[in-house]
Amino acid sequence: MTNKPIDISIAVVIPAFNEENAIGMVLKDIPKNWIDSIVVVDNNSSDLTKEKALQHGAIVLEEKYQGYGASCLCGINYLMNQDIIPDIIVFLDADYADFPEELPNVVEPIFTQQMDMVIGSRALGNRELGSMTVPQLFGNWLATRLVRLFYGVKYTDLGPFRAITTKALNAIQMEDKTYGWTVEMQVKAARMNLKTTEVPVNYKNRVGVSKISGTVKGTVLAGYKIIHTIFKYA
Ligand SMILES: Nc1nc2c(ncn2[C@@H]2O[C@H](COP(=O)(O)OP(=O)(O)O)[C@@H](O)[C@H]2O)c(=O)[nH]1
Ligand SMILES: [Mg+2]
Repeated sequence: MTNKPIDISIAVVIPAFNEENAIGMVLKDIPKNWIDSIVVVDNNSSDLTKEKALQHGAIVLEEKYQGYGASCLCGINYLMNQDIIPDIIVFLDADYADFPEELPNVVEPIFTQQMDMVIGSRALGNRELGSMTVPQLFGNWLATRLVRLFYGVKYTDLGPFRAITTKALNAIQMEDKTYGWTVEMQVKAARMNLKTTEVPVNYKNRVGVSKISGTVKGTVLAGYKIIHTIFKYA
């Protein structure tokens, strides 16, 4: 598939916190023939993230509540209140660790296999050395094992690069405002028996400094929140 079906509308939501050196490259590499709008949600950045995103033609929203999930929710709310509501929402990080040009691979199973949600799995793709920390790799392994045990669905990653239909997203009713965001979506999709699949995505060292997995505080808080979320909905 070289182009998306013309009657389908796709939006991209990018939560961003101090990513002035990365956001422009992320936006540049998104295949424009596949998407209808790009929403960057700036979360109190103290650098030029907002300006860079605007320069590259993105819609920029500002979320004051500090948190990855809060920013994603802000982007969703915006899109759901437009005249033309997208059929599919793609989530992508602002740090240029993902390969935005792989977006077609991530959305395609929604058309070709009628999937409700597609996770870009870094475990199935190629990871550049150092792009994921050891605690992050272990945490993802443990979290996906627990999800398998409690919910019976085999995920291999909690990767940020993912696509979901707006219909499924409405059914899921996302709540988490911080690090539990990715796993909440997967756990709820499993609970609701949504049609989900994974595609391999490649992953490289991010541009700039990590705020989550690259810090002890971020790793501990994210790990706790992820495990807590898995138990919460079980
Ligand atoms: N909105 C928002 N985004 C954040 C926050 N912390 C990190 N991010 C974004 O979430 C993505 C992943 O964060 P990152 O620091 O790369 O964490 P890592 O991938 O676990 O190392 C990047 O696009 C960040 O800009 C935050 O507090 N709020
Ligand atoms: Mg990252």
